[in-house]
Amino acid sequence: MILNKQVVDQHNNQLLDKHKRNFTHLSSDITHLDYILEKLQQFQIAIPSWALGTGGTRFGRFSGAGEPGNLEQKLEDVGLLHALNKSSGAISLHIPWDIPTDADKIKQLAGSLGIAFDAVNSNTFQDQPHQAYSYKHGSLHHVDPRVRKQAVDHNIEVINYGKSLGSKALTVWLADGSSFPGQLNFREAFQNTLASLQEIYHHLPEDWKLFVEYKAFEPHFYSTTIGDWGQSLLLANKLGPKAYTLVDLGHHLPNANIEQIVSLLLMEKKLGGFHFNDSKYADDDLTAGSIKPYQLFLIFNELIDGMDLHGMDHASGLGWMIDASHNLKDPLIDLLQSVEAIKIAYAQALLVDREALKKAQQSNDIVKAQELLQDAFRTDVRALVAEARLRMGGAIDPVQLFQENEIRSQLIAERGVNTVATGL
Ligand code: AOS
Ligand code: ZN
Ligand code: ZN
Ligand code: ZN
Repeated sequence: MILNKQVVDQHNNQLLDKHKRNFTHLSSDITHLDYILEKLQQFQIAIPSWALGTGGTRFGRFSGAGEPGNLEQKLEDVGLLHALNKSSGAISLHIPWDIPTDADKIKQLAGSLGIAFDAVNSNTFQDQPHQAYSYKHGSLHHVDPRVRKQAVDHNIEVINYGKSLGSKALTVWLADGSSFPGQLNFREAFQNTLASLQEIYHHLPEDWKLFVEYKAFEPHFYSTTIGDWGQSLLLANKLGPKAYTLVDLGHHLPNANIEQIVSLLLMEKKLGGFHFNDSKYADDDLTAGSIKPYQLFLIFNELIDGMDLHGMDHASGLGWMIDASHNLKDPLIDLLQSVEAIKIAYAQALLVDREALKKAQQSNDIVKAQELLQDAFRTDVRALVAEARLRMGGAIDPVQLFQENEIRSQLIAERGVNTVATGL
């Protein structure tokens, strides 16, 4: 056991005086303090299993040490994060990178760490050994019905793995697209994708959701068959009430107004969830909030405005997930930073005076509306987030504790130096 209560308590005692000073100062001006603390305590963000190891770029990959080598160790990593921040109580698995050979054992381990299973992901963007047909020219959109069937069957297999673990959603992200004009008949590609998704949808349990993720470009550079939220929503609407759009923050063309997309998907009751991350250029998969924290805040502002104010936890059915890739930082530290950034944005958005904002909008008071949003965004809410964490038994400063206790060195001692986590 790398992290026990004693270690966390010791860390907290060391920082308690300073924290209390900051918290008292901040909270004296907040009217609905208990409400905000409660919301922050309930909020959980799922960790992607594929982000627990070091990622790479197409130019190279610089391996980290002490990385998880199997699903059990991935769960242990998420358990560590959750013990530190009390907000990482879920994991999102990717098949076949995370096949649960003994589902009962995996479920039991997850349960003992307080971890639930968020959406399971299928993978038809890579060929697996011994697979009959290649996905070089696509999967669910493929011109050859045999390839489409193979990809559909894989998705059904993923649903079954998910069922064995208690997951309630399937995320489909397709690399299907084209890199040269003329390569693809757009309408046929879309229709093939729809027909394949209908087949998958047909195998979806009653209480499950299908998340249709979109992405503007990459790996293809001319067209992507599910390239934007319009195409995803079109599919979700045609598929039926169990199908939703999934928003990965890195999957838009430059300067897209993601908060507006989020608000309309919510209005249509078709927002399935998120892959949180941040980017400067495209699908950079950087730490959430590291480049555009104001955008993250504005997204949460729309979420609070558009959702039942009581429903922003996993029970609401929304998939709150991170999708990141780290090739420079320690993956676990990066994930702690992402969760923290997401909670900060949420806390700031909870501070917005909604009544006053409504009034400003109704009277076209642009200055007031801007002041209200920026006033909340410019509030340093870190002590608020830390207080919520402290009340749940987490660490006041998870990153500091991770570093001070040399948690990575302990993992290296356990797992070795030459480790490669499965996944991208
Ligand atoms: C790919 O760009 C997408 O973000 C997917 O969500 C993908 O399944 C994930 O990033 C793992 O590679
Ligand atoms: Zn994603
Ligand atoms: Zn992506
Ligand atoms: Zn991503």
